Amino acid sequence: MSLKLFDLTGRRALITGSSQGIGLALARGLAEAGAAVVLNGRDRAKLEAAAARLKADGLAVDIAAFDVTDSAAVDAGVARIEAELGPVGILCNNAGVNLRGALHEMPDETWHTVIATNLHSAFYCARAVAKGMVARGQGKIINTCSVMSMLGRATTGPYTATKGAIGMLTKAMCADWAKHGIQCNGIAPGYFSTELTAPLRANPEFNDWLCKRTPAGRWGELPELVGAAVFLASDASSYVNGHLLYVDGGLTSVV
Ligand code: GCO
Ligand code: CA
Repeated sequence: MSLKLFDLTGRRALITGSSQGIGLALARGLAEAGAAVVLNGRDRAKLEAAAARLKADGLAVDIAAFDVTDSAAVDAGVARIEAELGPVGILCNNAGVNLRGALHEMPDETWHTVIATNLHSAFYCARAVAKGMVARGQGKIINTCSVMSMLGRATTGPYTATKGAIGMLTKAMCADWAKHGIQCNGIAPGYFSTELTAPLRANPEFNDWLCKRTPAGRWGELPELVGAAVFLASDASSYVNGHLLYVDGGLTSVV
């Protein structure tokens, strides 16, 4: 077995929601494994700043600013990438937001924003890249799931619903596309130190609970997600399909 199995040289990865947090960590990891990465988000300035950091480390990176909740913008954005840069062989559906609150007090707007950002986006982006992947008979789709794909936590209703849904959408993608040489899998992070979880880490009570609840006894650090992403983006996982790979310090394995 050679490490060549994990080599992404010559492949292009589009990572949605990658101007910060998990998305930027995934982009960096795939780029360090040889991929040419395309960062995506709505805020061009944030994307350019993130891209500059990767470029400073000699990594191959481009940006594509479009709103993943807008179906037409996604089709146009992916078409532009494939016309100007080349085929997207790896898609990371990572765009996500967590707007917390008690369900009985939650406005429609909050619910719809989370569902659109976390779930509609994954369908729109996968549909846009799958056309080329089916034609080429190969492709990799990696959906950012979560321990909330399996567990609920108070005040995270819409986020949890979308993470459960994207876990099953991963299996539905496998059902439609495995025969076309496309592997669709999920990475399900536990609690990682990111901008999205900063409010939780700042809460001593939550922090203590999380460290006790997680067998590893600590928050995950973003570089610890990269190995799973490189594995699922590479030939090393050519017979892995519809699988959710939990990277959670053991959280979903014990009570
Ligand atoms: C929360 C957290 C979680 C994490 C992550 C865990 O409020 O419980 O935000 O949802 O973001 O999804 O994997
Ligand atoms: Ca964004």
